Amino acid sequence: MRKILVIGASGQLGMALVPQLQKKHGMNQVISSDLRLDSHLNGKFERLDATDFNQLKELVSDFHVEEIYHLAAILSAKGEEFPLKTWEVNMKTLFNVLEVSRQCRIKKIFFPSSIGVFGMGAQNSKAKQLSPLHPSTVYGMSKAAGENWCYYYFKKYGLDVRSIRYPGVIGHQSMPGGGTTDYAVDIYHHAVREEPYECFLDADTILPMIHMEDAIRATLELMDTPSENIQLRTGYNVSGMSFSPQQLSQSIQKIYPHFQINYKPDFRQIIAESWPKSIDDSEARKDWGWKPSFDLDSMTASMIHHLQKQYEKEPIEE
Ligand code: NAD
Ligand code: AKB
Repeated sequence: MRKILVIGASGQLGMALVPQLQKKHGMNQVISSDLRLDSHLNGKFERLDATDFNQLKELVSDFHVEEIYHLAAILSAKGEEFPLKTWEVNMKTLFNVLEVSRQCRIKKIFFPSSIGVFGMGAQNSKAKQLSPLHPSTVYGMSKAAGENWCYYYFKKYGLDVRSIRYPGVIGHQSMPGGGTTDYAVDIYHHAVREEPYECFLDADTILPMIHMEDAIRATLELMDTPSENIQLRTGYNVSGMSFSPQQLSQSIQKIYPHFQINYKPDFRQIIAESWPKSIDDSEARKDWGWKPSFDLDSMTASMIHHLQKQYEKEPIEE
């Protein structure tokens, strides 16, 4: 029975990943940690600032941790408001995780990367696994550098680090924490509350996205893959779907015909324009059998079903 540590557990992904890990490995096997406790998080929780090496090492030793999911980071939009702090937090937490893992012989580590690693030159074609990485944000720079550090620790020390370049992740479990793709979660909350939505991206800005259920399944499938099948120790491209705010609002209007959206692009438009519109995930499909299961309309049905329950409304069929 392995002990699993989730760092950044109170965030958007953590709130969906922790229950799945608890279901899979047992409630007492999973230790959630974060700077702050989200009251909806169940099970063991330890307050942790992952920039503090000693605190992290003590936690890993005390709980005999064997596997780490390192989710803590500052995301793309918030990162542009605090560039130096973002570099410091994103890199220092990763260095601490890698170095503690090496010293404490952690068996497996998960590091989430992002489509934010792509930038200049990647906009007009499907971003391939080995497309050049010229990120335009500090967040993207930290993820691209982070991927290379993961590869370095694998090559030099044999550390079993695995990584996915997530597209924008869309889930009902919690609100997102400062990304450029956050509009695609917020819009569903407005639709279910029957309020109009003001979008911070232009109507036709297409971005790669993925339903939370697919993102969590991808993570667990990658972590279950035998080590010898994993040919890439940077970050695997993973694709779900691609759509623009206008296409998303049209999908919502199939359920809420009166839903209204208007567009008021802000600084996040420039970040979105630096990212690719779609992702080629053939390496993930080949190496560990990745296949998404949600398209735009099935994701809309699922999001609206769950949010209607949250807002205590009669839910539609999923
Ligand atoms: P989030 O912002 O919702 O959550 C991050 C969590 O990390 C927060 O709860 C925060 O309190 C915690 N944290 C920050 N600094 C910390 C520190 N020093 N020590 C401990 N905890 C700290 O982010 P998320 O959406 O859950 O993303 C999780 C990971 O997945 C991130 O690495 C992110 O870059 C990556 N990712 C997310 C998306 C997405 O669409 N959500 C897409 C691509 C990649
Ligand atoms: C963000 O918008 O910053 C994240 C991401 C795609 O990495 N959702």
